[in-house]
Amino acid sequence: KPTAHIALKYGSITPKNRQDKAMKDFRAYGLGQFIHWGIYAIPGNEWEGVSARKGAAASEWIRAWRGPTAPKDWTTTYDNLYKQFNPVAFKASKWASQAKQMGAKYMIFTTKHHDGFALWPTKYSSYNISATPYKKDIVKEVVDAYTAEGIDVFLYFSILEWNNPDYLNKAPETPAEKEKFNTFLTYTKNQLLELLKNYPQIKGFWFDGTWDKSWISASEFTYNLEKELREVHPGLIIGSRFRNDEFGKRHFDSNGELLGDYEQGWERKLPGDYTWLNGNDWDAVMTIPPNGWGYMKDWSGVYIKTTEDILAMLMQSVSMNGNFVLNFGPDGLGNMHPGEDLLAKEIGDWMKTNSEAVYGVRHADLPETKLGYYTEKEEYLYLTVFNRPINNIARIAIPKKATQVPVEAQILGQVQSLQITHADIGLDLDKNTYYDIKIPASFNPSKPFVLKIKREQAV
Ligand code: JFZ
Repeated sequence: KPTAHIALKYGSITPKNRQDKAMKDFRAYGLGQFIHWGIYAIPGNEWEGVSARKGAAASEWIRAWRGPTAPKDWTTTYDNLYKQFNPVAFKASKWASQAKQMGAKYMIFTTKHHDGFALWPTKYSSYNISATPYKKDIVKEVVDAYTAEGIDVFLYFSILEWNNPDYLNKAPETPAEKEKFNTFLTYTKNQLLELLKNYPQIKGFWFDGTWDKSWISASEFTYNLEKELREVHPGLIIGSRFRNDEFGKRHFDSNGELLGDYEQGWERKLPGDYTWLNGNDWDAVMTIPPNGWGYMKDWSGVYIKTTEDILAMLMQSVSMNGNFVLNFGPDGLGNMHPGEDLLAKEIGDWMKTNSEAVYGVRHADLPETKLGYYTEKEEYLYLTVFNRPINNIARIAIPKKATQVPVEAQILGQVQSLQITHADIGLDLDKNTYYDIKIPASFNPSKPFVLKIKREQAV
């Protein structure tokens, strides 16, 4: 942590915890959906039926990772996959209604990944959807369909492009390099302004591919670009992965202030402790396989997260004031993977009963419990129970100095009210006192359940 405040030219622009409607909505989302879709969906992590990488495979990286059975000229083969891109089964409304039933309140869609292929008919590159047999504007279809379902849309955008001759992965030095990279910067700016113009309903950008020295060296340009995007689109939400300050500091500037509106570093990982977050807004994005964002044909031989795994990550995230975003990678025809369909269905079934503990909730300032995760909303405390006690008594620790105490409890989806006993076990030096909630022995759900606990002023 820096001690003295540095005068930064290209530091953080927006205040911590923006209080406008867009950011208030963001804070209340709870659950989101990510979709990685592009021409990498065609190979689906395989050349000739053999995985390019097992285990930590990320199929959208197949062009870079090559693999044992890749064709000799694999980059050319890959770059030409667009000529086969014809997702006849794609129906944006079908994806959107699935996301809706799953309980997603926002979604993030890949407009352009590291391969540089644009899923919208951009004027600034011919390497885009209009050159495929499919032809139609996929970004528009997705934005319209999700917006119609009441799901807010964010656009994923990779700055880095593997096959763009103007792109550079090191800081430009020679005049020729500088000129080329400036062309690239202008192109990037044009595409972003184009996306805002074409899809004015979007709520924000989810940036990626911003780690190369070239982009890092362009702090003046990226600072001005962030300003311009915000001017053109008031309320726009940008994460901390967009740009860095003039000292190359990413995510947080040299004064420790978040760059952008929410912390975007939680990718396939979750904060272990609430204090790490320092009160910043954040979201976590998560794959279902270990590390596959794009379509992966073969899910065998790797651990596939279960519905319970996902629900635990969701509740861990929202209990720490973050959103949890689950990634889907549709195949080259536009179908979700069957494993994704199953998870979406099971999460949605769970959310139908329990979403009250997910949407619009905040971190509850209570001692952590091994039973599960707390969230809170108004006078209610929610405890999502993942570990049911053997004696069916959920014991809740409440600080002795707390002004609010539990008075009523019920299980979400159940009508009966549960008995609460004050168990003042009377240990000296213990800062807490305890409340015991009796879980009916006859209640045996197959999934985690939520205790909804009403609190009142302590007397
Ligand atoms: C990036 C991409 O490379 C990947 O294909 C996928 O789109 C994912 C959502 O984002 O991967 C990253 C980016 C940043 C980190 C890790 C993986 N990071 O900051 O730890």
